[in-house]
Amino acid sequence: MSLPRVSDPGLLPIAEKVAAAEPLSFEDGLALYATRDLHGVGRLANHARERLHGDNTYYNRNRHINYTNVCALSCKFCSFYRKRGEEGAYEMPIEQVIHIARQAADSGATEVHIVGGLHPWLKFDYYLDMLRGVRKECPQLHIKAFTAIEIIHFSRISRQSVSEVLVALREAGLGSLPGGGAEIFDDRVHDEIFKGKVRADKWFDVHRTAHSLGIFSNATMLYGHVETPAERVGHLLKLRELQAESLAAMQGKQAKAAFNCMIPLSFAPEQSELGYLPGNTGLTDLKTLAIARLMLDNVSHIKAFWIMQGVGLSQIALSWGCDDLDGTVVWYDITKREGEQQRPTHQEMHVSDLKRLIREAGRTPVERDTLYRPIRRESAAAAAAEQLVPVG
Ligand code: V47
Repeated sequence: MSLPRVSDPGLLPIAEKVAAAEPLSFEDGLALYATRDLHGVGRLANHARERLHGDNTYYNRNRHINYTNVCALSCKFCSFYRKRGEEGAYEMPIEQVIHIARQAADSGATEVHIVGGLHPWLKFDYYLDMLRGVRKECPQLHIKAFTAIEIIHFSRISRQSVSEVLVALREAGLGSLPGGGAEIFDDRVHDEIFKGKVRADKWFDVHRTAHSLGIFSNATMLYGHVETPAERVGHLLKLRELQAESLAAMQGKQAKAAFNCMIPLSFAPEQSELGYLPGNTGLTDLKTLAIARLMLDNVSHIKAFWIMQGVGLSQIALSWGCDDLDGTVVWYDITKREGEQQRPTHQEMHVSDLKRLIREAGRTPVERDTLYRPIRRESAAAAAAEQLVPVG
C-alpha cells in the first residue's frame, strides 16, 4: 500500500486513511483546510483520483440553455436573476429552446443542460412541452434539466408531489437532474444569503426521490462567499450521506440511481449583491476541489467546471482530484450581467481544445455521455461533429 507523501505530520493519519480507501471524518476535512502543506493535499487528492480513474479525464459535448432569467427569488449571491419587465429579463418560447437543442445536436452534442429562474407565471405545461419538443426533435440528446429548486417550484404550481412531478417530467423526456441550487447546506448561510430558497432538507428530498425513481443526478457546492471551511466540510458530508443511502438502496433494489458527480462551484461576486466580497483565490479553489475528492469517496466523479474555475486552474485541478472538465457548454451566462467586460457572454470550448488541455496535463481524454459512459465516434463523423455551429 503506497502512502501519498505529505510534509505536515498532522496529515499522516489522513494519508493512511486515503491509502486504505477509508472515509475521512469531519475533523480530517478541517485539518485539510487548515494545513499549509498544499502539495500534500494535492497529492492525497491525486492518489484518490488515480485510484478511481487512472489518467482518464472526462469531457462531453453539451450545451447549456437558460430558458428564463426571470426569478421569483432574489438570492444575494446570484447575478443572473431579473424581475419581470426589468431590462434584460427574458423567457424563451419553447420553439427557441428546441431550435438551440437542434443546433447542439447537429454539432455533435450528446446533452443539453436546461435550467432557469423560478418564473412566476409559466405553467407546468410549458416545461413538459419543452421536454417533449426537445425529445421529439432531438431524440439522441440526453436532457439534463431543472435543479431541485425548480422541481419544488413545479410541485407547487402543479399541486403535485415531487415524485409525481419527476415522473411526469421523465415521461416527457427528462434524463437526469443537474446539481444546482445546493449552495451551502447550512441554516446560518441560508438565512444570510439565500433566505427565500428552500432549505437543505428539501434539496435532499428531491434528489433522494429522483434516485428512488431511477433518475441520476449531480450535486454542487457554491463556496467562497460567507461560509466557513467547517460549513463546506459539513456540506460535503451531507452529500456523502445521501450518496451512501442511495448506493445502499441500489444494492437492495429500492433505488436505481445515485449521484453521478459533484461540482464545486467557485463563487464569482461580480455584479451580485455580494460584490463587495473578495471571491476565491486559486489556492482556495484548488484546496476545495481536492477536499471534495477526498471527502466524497463514494461519488465517482469530481468536476472542475472550466467556466467557473477558469481554464488554467481546471487544467491543474486534473492533478488535484478532478477527473472531469464538463464540456463544450456554449452560452453560459449565470455569473454576469449584460455589458460586463470581465467575463464574455459567449463562452464555448472547442472539443479539440478540451482534448489538448487534458493531454497537456498528462491525462487521457475520454468523451463521455451524461451518465459517464464513454463515447466512441467514427473518425469522419467525429471530424464533422467538431465543426462548431453558431447559436442563434
Ligand atoms: O445553483 C449562482 C451557482 C449554479 C453564482 O450539474 C454561482 O452538471 C458562482 O449548478 N458565482 C448553477 N456560481 C450552475 C450549476 C452547474 C454548472 C455546471 C454543471 C452542472 C451539472 C451544474 O451556479 C447555481 C448556483 O449555485 N451560482 N450564482 C455566482 N455568482
